[in-house]
Amino acid sequence: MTKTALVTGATSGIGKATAQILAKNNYKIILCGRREDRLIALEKELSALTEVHTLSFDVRDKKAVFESINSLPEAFSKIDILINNAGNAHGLDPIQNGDLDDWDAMIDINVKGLLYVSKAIIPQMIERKSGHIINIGSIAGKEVYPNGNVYCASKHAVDALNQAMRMDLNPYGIRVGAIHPGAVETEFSEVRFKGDTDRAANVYKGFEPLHPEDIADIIHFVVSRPYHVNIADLIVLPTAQAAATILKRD
Ligand code: NDP
Ligand code: 8X3
Repeated sequence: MTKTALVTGATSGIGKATAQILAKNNYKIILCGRREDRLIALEKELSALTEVHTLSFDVRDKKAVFESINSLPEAFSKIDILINNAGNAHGLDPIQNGDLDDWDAMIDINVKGLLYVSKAIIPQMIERKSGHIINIGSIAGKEVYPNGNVYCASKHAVDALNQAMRMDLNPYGIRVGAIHPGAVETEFSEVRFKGDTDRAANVYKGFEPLHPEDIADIIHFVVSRPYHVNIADLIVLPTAQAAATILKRD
């Protein structure tokens, strides 16, 4: 039977590539993000392949999260797969220079936003005793690096929540797993450096980073395993990257 996947952060990068690969493989898709123009363009592209619905909301706004998910039409209301991908880094400063708004953004989006979306969807999975949740963590959730402070903390929280969800949802047959990428070339660094495209491009200079499609491909692999297989925790790095800050550049 056709499965329905809800992808947060589907307007760009890993989320967009994931929606594309799942659509090609006949999953019904719910695209989420704030930028409506991008949601509409992607809906148009993917509608040639599968059934698509869009939800525009900010994951920080808990009322909007619940209203949006509760507003899903019947054909999309049963969510089999939740991909908690929306997130970003804001700034890269030593803790003593950290910007409070950046800290709020990272904790509110990467941690609280992930929790709100999960809370809105988990009850129906519990009721059906089935479902699959994939949390996008980061190498920053497995290691800490200089100036990464609050972003690393937010992704360590995702790692903890991934483990906790797997335990709490185990009685209900719900699969929970995380994928922790290293450097993936997306809009991530442009957001982190607040639109400084030169600084963002430098992050990926001198080595081949992961492409969003690499992670999307793995997400497709994870969700297409037989029911008795749960890929619980996966670190994926570019070959040139040995650890968060160890990169072999040309
Ligand atoms: P992008 O910046 O390309 O994409 C981020 C996505 O998150 C966008 O679709 C954006 O949509 C969405 N998003 C951001 N803030 C909000 C919000 N407040 N409400 C709703 N949606 C939001 O980055 P990536 O694709 O790289 O990032 C995806 C995930 O992967 C993140 O969780 C990131 O931390 C993680 N990651 C990225 C790595 C990398 O090197 N790129 C490595 C490891 C992990 P919109 O702006 O339209 O709302
Ligand atoms: C994104 C990768 O190394 O910039 O999560 O934290 S890193």
